[in-house]
Amino acid sequence: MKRLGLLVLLLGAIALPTLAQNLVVNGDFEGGFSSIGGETIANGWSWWDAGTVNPIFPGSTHFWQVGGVPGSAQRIIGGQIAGQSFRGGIYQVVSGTIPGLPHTLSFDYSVSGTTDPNAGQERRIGYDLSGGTNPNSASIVWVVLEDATGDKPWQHVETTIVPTGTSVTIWTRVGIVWPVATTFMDIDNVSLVPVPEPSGLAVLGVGLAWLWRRRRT
Ligand SMILES: [Ca+2]
Repeated sequence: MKRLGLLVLLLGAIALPTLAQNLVVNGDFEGGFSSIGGETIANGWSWWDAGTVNPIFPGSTHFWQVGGVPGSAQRIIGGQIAGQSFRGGIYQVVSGTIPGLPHTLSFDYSVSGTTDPNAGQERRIGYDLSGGTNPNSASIVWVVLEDATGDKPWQHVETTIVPTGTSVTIWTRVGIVWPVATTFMDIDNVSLVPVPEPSGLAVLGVGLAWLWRRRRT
């Protein structure tokens, strides 16, 4: 019984991360969109809009539902629509992260916009380990920085992050100060999944070897 108990304990230690699912709600944007103040925002996601960032070109951020890879995706427009300047994006406070355990953050995105570095264009995707809701927080780490790289078709990004708490905020930021060109970013397939802990698997291996040896003696 003691050995069975140990085995159950060892299996339990790796079962949680092994069976873990995507923690992001509606990360593939197939869970529907809602119309909020004339803008179309994916369900499960919040939005922020800093409004006009250049008084010469008053404007606000726009949000659309567009084609994704596959299905639907969220488009964030922070560029020239009748010569507007603005800054905004969508974000989600993702709960259920396991502190200290590596998590795989992955997503797809595409961008369109100017290559002029003087346009004040911002096209970014990142995360905040503090789980905060401030789009200007210094604790946001930008994984994608496409501020002056022009047009790009769909790109896949995968990186490993280690949460320090039980929530992580996924951020997008799209904007422009001088509306010299259309600026937008599409995002799809956002995923945050705990990685099975290698040390946990090693412990299981050692435990099974110990059990095997015990059975044979
Ligand atoms: Ca999709």
